[in-house]
Amino acid sequence: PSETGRVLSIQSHTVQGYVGNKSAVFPLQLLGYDVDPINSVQFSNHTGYPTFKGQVLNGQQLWELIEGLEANDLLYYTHLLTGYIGSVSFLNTVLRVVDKLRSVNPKLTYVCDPVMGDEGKLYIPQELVTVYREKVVPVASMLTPNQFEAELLTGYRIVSERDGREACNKLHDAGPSKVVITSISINGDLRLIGSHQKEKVPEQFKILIPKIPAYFTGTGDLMTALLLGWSNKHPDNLDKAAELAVSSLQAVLQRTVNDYRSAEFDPQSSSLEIRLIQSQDDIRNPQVNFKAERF
Ligand code: ATP
Ligand code: PXL
Repeated sequence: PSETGRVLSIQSHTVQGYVGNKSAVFPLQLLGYDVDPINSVQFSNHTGYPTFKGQVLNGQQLWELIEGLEANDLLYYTHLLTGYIGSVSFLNTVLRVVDKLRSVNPKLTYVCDPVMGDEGKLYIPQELVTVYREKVVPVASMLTPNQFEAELLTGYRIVSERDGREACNKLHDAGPSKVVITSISINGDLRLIGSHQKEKVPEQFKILIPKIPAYFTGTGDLMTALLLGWSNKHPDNLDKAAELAVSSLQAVLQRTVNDYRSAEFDPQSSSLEIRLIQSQDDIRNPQVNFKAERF
């Protein structure tokens, strides 16, 4: 059936907590997708905790898994999803994976979250920025940068909605027909800017998101997974897909802060693990409380 698909998701795995694949696989399954996860790392917990332990997959090991799938004719995917990638060799191998999957399914949709940093801080090696800009963006179908990542990829400063829309235009020119800047912070609140280039002039919209006074981890990964899930079900309505994704995500975050509050935990003191499993109804069937406004 055309409204679902088979997703290869190359992301982090944490034993405890919800980032990377732990944050993306369950929601996509709830939305009806077959999801095949490749764990780019296996860590005890996310890196925001005081310490972490674990293993990192290298580019060659990633390629071995692809070869194993290929040898059994198991490389047909409708979607490739990637998130945080920590090294140039791994990112270059991901580029080979894109080519390989497109040789099997030329219509493969590559949804790329170009995870590089946030709030002016880079959490990957500098050389990766160039690889994302020059090689990854051109082959991505949908891109979901945050404000800082959109700035790194375009060279623009983004402080207004207008800047965000121009950054989307520049990214469209480089490759992806769908771009969602997942949040721009303006006067303390957040807005998502979405842009879908169909023919000439991109259709652009915004969604206002009141900022919840807490820090979460894994929200970007969940957001990109939800955008993949819903934009595939509404291929010509990126605004509708984004409304559904934002509404689900905000329900998850609201439940998360409420639960931590009732546990008498200060939500501003450290990053909160999202209440993903408890929010399954909000993922399967979101109530659309956040509306997109067309520009
Ligand atoms: P990336 O994975 O690309 O690095 P990110 O995690 O930095 O992205 P953000 O744009 O910061 O992504 O957040 C993703 C989504 O999470 C936003 O669209 C927003 O809806 C939601 N979000 C995150 N933190 C908050 C918050 N404190 N209050 C309200 N919404 C939030
Ligand atoms: O996108 C979040 C993320 C992904 N992978 C690992 C992380 C984090 C956030 O802390 O630690 C390993």
